[in-house]
Amino acid sequence: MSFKNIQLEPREAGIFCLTINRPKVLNALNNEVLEEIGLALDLLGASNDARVLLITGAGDKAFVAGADIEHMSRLSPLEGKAFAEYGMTIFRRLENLNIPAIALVNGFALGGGCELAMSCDFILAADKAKFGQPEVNLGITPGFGGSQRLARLIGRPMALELLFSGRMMAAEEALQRGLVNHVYSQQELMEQGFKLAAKIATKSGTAQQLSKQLVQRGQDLDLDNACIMESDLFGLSFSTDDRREGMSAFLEKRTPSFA
Ligand code: CO8
Repeated sequence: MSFKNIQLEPREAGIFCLTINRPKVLNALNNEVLEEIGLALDLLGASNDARVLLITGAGDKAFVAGADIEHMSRLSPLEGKAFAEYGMTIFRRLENLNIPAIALVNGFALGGGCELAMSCDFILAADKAKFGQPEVNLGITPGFGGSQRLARLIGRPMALELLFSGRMMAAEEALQRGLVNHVYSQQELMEQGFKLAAKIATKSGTAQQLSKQLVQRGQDLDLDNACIMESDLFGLSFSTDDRREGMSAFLEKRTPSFA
């Protein structure tokens, strides 16, 4: 399938790279971009080959500099609400994608861009990356889940400071605050992203899928119920081909080969 605003490229070993591709407007998100991201997620979710998704931005300046302000400037309150709901639905689907999704933040990740990155399983950043929710400068609130995910990831006081001030956070600070897993030079970011994705792609996909569910759904449960869910899914993992292959490989002293 060909897209206008994004690229979806299969790479080696089941790794797919989704690039938001509107560099002239720093990859800003409008309905068309969101729709294409949704279509790409449908393709990946239905694919037996996809093992890891990497998301990045085209050009050397931005991951995504937010929702498209020109587009938003023409929206009525109800259209604004619909736009926010649409973006949230797409980002929630990304969050629940059945394979690991990693954001490779190569520049500005602002507003909807920061929200897109936070909807991935984790973030790797270039040293010049900048994160923030600058909606306060436009007289609006975050609308694609930023107020919720940022506070969950870096804590309420710092999330509120960023929301109130619109301040951009440099990659190193984002690393210290736990928003980002690793920071690399701009040149190294893609290489390191693919290296980690290639390693992840050799591991059990079913175990990864179950672990993702455990972490995500468990966060909204009390510890007792979260632990019950873990023992349930642990039990379920014993029914899989990957469990047979993983344990046989260990006992036979060989490297497992997962489907
Ligand atoms: N939307 C549309 N166009 C944009 C955006 C954007 N978010 N960001 C940059 N651009 C465009 C600029 O207008 C400019 O276009 P042109 O060349 O035609 O003038 C081009 O990209 C390059 O940008 P700059 O010249 O501004 O580049 P600088 O290096 O000087 O500055 C910045 C880079 C700091 C990133 C600056 O562009 C900026 O501040 N951009 C806006 C950032 C922002 O406010 N983002 C948050 C938007 S709000 C949001 O995302 C809410 C999400 C939820 C929506 C809910 C729905 C209602």
